[in-house]
Amino acid sequence: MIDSSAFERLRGIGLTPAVIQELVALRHFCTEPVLMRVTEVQREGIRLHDGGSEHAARLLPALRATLAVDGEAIAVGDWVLAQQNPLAEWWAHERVPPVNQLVRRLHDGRDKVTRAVIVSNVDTAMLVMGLDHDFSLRRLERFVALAQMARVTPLVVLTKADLCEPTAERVAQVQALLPPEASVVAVNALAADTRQALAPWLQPGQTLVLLGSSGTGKSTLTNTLMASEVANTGANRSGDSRGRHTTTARSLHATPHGACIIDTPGLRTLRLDGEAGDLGAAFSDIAQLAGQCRFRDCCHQDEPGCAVREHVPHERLKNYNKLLREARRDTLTALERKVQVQQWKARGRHARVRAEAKRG
Ligand SMILES: Nc1nc2c(ncn2[C@@H]2O[C@H](COP(=O)(O)OP(=O)(O)OP(=O)(O)O)[C@@H](O)[C@H]2O)c(=O)[nH]1
Ligand SMILES: [Mg+2]
Ligand SMILES: [Zn+2]
Repeated sequence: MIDSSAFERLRGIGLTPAVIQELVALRHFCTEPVLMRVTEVQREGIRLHDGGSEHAARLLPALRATLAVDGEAIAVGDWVLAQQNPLAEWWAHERVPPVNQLVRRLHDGRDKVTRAVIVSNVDTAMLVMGLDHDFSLRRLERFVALAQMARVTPLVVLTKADLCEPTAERVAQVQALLPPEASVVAVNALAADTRQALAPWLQPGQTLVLLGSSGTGKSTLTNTLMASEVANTGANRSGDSRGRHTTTARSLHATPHGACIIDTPGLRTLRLDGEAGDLGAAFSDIAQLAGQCRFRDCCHQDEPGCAVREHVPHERLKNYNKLLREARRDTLTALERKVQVQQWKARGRHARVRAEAKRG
């Protein structure tokens, strides 16, 4: 289904050998499947890129239903097998299982927790943070954990370097939160030379997602890396320089250099999706040191001989504990929900049995 010319074409929109492996393992249900990438997800339809051009398309209801059963939904960055019907309309028939997904939890404030995929199949999570009022190590820590829980390498891009000095101290503070292989770069998102500064991450076939709070310059960076105005940007509020949530939907763009970038709306809140154990992967320094605590079940609170408290900065440990509490609370409510659903089902069964007994 994919010859070398097709591969070259699709590489421009981020096709990787890992995706092809997933594709090969897939059983094909449609007769003339075309491999395309999801560049936008709208209320009714989706937009697909075939490496040459974009098409409006829709999801086959059967595909939507199968995904929903697994608590899944189609996301920007997904690869799908699509086919045109006799009316020349494109329909996505199947989704190639994603190589990775950045996922968060949405919470209705009471007890309902849902899993929401932000994007699929990315190589780098570009964590965009302003050097202005936006600068927050604790928020960044959350975004780093989001990337690491998906086994995606983070890259921190500090914007507004033309307005606020990217001091060596701040850069070192950021670097200290990152795994050794991850980098931090300070840029002026509006300047053309930012393309060179980020070139190492923009190799052909790479997919990057831009994440961060509103007003940090994700869309500005998108335009600079695309060398054209593809995304709307908006001036921040004058009082506190916070963003105005200008971008409202995720969108994937193929850059002239061959990498793909996904612009996203600023996240108001970010709740991580995962069990306590997944967090350990993101805070590997804590996990490693825990082995050296005097007590095996040390909670790193006030136990004597705690290696974690001794070596990990207090604020980082506090943040880790907070994320851990959040993860546990959400997991608990999810379990409770399951029990609740089982009770409802049992009640429904009893009601049916009673009704049948009456009739019979
Ligand atoms: N001087 C300067 N201004 C910047 C820089 N980055 C972004 N801006 C400005 O900050 C404002 C917000 O930029 P956007 O690119 O719209 O921010 P965003 O992250 O896309 O925000 P949302 O779409 O709301 O999430 C715009 O007025 C940009 O011109 C920078 O590095 N330097
Ligand atoms: Mg934007
Ligand atoms: Zn300890």
